[in-house]
Amino acid sequence: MTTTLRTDLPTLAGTARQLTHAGRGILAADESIKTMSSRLEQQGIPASEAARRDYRELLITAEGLSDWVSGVIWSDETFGQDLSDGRPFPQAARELGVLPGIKVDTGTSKLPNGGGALITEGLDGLGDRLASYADRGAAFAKWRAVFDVATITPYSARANGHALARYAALCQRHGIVPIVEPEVLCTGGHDLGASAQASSLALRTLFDELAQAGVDLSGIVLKPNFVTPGLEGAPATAGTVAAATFRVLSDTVPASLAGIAFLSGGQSTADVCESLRELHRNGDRPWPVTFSFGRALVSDALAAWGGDVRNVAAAQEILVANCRQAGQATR
Ligand code: 5MM
Repeated sequence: MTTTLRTDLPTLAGTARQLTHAGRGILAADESIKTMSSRLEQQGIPASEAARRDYRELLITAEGLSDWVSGVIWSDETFGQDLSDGRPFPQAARELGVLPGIKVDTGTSKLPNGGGALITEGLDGLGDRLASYADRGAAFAKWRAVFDVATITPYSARANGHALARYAALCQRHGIVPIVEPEVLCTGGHDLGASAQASSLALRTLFDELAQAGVDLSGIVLKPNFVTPGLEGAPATAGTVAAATFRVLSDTVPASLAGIAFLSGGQSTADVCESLRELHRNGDRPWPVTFSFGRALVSDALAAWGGDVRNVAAAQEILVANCRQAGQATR
């Protein structure tokens, strides 16, 4: 494939601002085929390409979605599918007022000599894939590095930060805004301090790598975790989570970053929206802050749908209500 480099770099900052502008956020509907299939099966819905497509169509066509959602992330399968009216998903998203995004990492493997830590794969051939996604309307992309509090080391933070930086630099060369996601998982029984330490290491190393790769921070979106105790540990209040998160971000994230869009990490919709609201109350932040939630927005809607066409409207209402809750937390 011939790689055509796009030169419309000035639009990167505008797109990143649009994605993180207060009041709206990003819907992460980019589950891999394996994850999406297992989520469907958990609801008793037979997993198939058609079922995955119908579910993503339900999400993007929900009335009022664009009041609260600025962008949607899909995996490669959805990005290449058509709605039942024949429109390709990326075209339909733009016509519905939502920017289309594409997950371009290809998953994780064990980092060699990494003591159990993971490395995210997908750099091979990435330039050609980005050129194709850009031609098909992608406004932004996503790459997720995954860290566990128990196994993160300076080496695993460096290896994943380096991959994220190479991905981000390539995206910008193709006129696509990169979402960089260094997720410290909240599974486990660790305390808030352990999450803060792991998140600081991941973020400090990431921004060092982004600087070395010459990535323009005004044209990227950071997708971090909230700094929380592990889901199996003693819970902290939203105020405590917001204060700890703000401290870590203030210490590690340059003020020139375009914006931040948090992941939900398996927390409930109410809890994660409350943390977002508290963070907004914190006042002086140099960057816009919004959401890029997956499960916290869609889990209720998927359960309400259950694969039955008669439940589509009710499921869409539930989805938009969750998006409204998240959007209002940023206003
Ligand atoms: C929607 O899930 C995304 C892809 O997961 P897999 O590749 O493992 O199937 C995931 O990257 C997601 O975008 C982020 O983790 C944020 O989602 P949550 O549910 O944590 O808000």
